[in-house]
Amino acid sequence: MEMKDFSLEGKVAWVTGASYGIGFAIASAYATAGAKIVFNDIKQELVDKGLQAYKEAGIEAAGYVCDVTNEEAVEKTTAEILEKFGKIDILVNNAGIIKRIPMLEMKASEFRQVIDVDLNAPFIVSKAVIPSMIKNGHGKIINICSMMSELGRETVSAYAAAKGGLKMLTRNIASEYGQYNIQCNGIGPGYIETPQTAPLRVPGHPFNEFILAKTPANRWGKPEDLQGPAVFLASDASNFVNGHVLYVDGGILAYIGKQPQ
Ligand code: NAP
Ligand code: GCO
Repeated sequence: MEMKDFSLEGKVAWVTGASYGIGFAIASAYATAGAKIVFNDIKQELVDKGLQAYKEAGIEAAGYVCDVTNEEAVEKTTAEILEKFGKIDILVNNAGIIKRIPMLEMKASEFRQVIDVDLNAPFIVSKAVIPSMIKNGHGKIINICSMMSELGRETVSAYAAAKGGLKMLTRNIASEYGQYNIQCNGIGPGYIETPQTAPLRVPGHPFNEFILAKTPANRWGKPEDLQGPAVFLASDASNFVNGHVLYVDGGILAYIGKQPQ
């Protein structure tokens, strides 16, 4: 093994929903490792916000307005990216939403919306990108899973169903396309400080205290904690890792939780 195996020099990486949050952190790490960065978001104003953030970080990124649940839009964006860059070496299915509603109060339409973004969209985007990866003889797909790929909790039935399904979609893409030198793996972040979890991190909020007690590291994760694992799974150093979900959770899944003092 050589350290260049961890390099992304000359690679083209598409990170969905990466104007900010975990996607932005992963894309930034990929740029540091040498990749060209492509990202998308639903609205032009968010793409513009993302482009400004990348520019301030010294990263030249290409941004596209694309709703990942819209198959036609995804096919069009994929064609534009391939036209501009000639290839997509790395795809990170990061875009995601959550609705925290007790199941009995959740409308079916709300359940479907979460499934659409968090599970159907990774299928749609992967389906659009895989043919070019087959043609190129290699590819890396990384699906952003969750603690909820393994665990349930009150109010997140749709999200857990989606992220559990995303774990199995990851394994199935690995199974179906590993023969073409495509590796499909997941990253399962623990509880990370992003806008998505901001409502849970209010100091003194019972959930905030709960997560600190459930995390051996006794802290919330930061998007930066995901950067090294994401680079590893996007690099040649992981070419024989396939269908795996790498949990980056500070030990939550291994820990029964701190006993009340
Ligand atoms: P976030 O701050 O809410 O960012 C999500 C991103 O996805 C936003 O840029 C959002 O754009 C975009 N997005 C949502 N729906 C989209 C669509 N239909 N098309 C295109 N882009 C869309 O979330 P995050 O915390 O960074 O999470 C990123 C991923 O990590 C998600 O899949 C999430 O489930 C997962 N995750 C998060 C945590 C955590 O603790 N934060 C832990 C485990 C897993 P808009 O602003 O336009 O909505
Ligand atoms: C929640 C949180 C979690 C995190 C993440 C944990 O409400 O429980 O939002 O779901 O977002 O998915 O891995």
